[in-house]
Amino acid sequence: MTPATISGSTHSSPQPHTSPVRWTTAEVAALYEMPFIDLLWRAQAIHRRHFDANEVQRSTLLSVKTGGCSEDCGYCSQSSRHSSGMEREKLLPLPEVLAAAQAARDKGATRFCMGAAWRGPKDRDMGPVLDMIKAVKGLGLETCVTLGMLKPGQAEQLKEAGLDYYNHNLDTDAEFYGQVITTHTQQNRIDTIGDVRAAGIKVCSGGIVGMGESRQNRAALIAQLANLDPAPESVPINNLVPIPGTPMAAKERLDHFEFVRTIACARITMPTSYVRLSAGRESMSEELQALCFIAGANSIFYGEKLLTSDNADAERDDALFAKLGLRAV
Ligand code: SAM
Ligand code: DTB
Ligand code: SF4
Repeated sequence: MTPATISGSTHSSPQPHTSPVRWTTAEVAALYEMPFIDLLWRAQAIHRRHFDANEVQRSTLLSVKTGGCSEDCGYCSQSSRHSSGMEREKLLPLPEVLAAAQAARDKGATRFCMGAAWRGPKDRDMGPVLDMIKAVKGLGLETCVTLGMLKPGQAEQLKEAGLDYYNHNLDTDAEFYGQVITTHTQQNRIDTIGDVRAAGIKVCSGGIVGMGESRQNRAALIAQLANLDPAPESVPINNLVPIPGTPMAAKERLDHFEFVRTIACARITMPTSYVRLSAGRESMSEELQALCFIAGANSIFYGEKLLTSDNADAERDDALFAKLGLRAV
């Protein structure tokens, strides 16, 4: 197993198996401290060097195995340890998955992301998941799965089936992690990201903000992501969707400008990655979303649902893209 490179602390700390730290937490914290307009200007200038600033990639999500998860992630509706009322369901049959992927493609999504509420896939789960990947790939869509932590050999099986991206978020920085999740460690997730990389699959990894973490924690998360070697190709930034019955349900909502700053910091530190304006968009105004695009977000989840919660309406997204002159790619 090749451990992924990770760091978020200082230039001088020893980094076994790593290349030099590209971003320290202090440097990212200094970005957060910039005047808002200067920060957005810098992020937008960097964005334009690497991307067409009017293009946004669209992925559609489907929960292929919902609820009953053994893990205790404090934000998640699907943990069996919280009382969100979510029922444990079986793995969806292939025809149902294929129909959803076809509908997503017809609506204009270019990537189809299948999520499972597992700590990680069991050996017996792999066959049906591999069939899903092959079938979705056969429709001409890019494929992404998010299945939890992988055991040795599983990433290679996914690669062989034609998987393009594996989503596995760091979620929050190393320091705050234990206040959100106790059933696994952030290092476990870093190890899976390393396995995914070693198998030649592209990495989708980001985090959640709005869980009561400090700005320092947010800066450390961004530094950790940016210091992965290489940085993830896709970086979802989720704003907490408060789910009744979870420990995070009553957290104070994150200030909107702080959310935009987080997008800008991701863009500046990971200039060639797609930064996805992910969960939480349903409750965002058009103006706030536009600020996120100016800050360098260039990917969204498209379609009425995320995994278990509502997403922004596709029709509303189409109207917003038309108003802003954004092109879906
Ligand atoms: N079980 C797998 C895992 O943990 O990687 C895959 C599914 S999990 C639901 C995927 C990601 O969704 C989490 O890592 C988290 O970042 C995000 N997520 C889950 N619940 C959320 C919520 N209520 N608000 C915002 N993001 C959420
Ligand atoms: C990611 O970073 N966000 C998506 C996707 N990757 C799998 C999931 C968001 C889930 C939001 C809460 C829900 O729908 O349950
Ligand atoms: Fe399970 Fe993933 Fe939810 Fe954590 S985030 S409880 S691992 S489904």
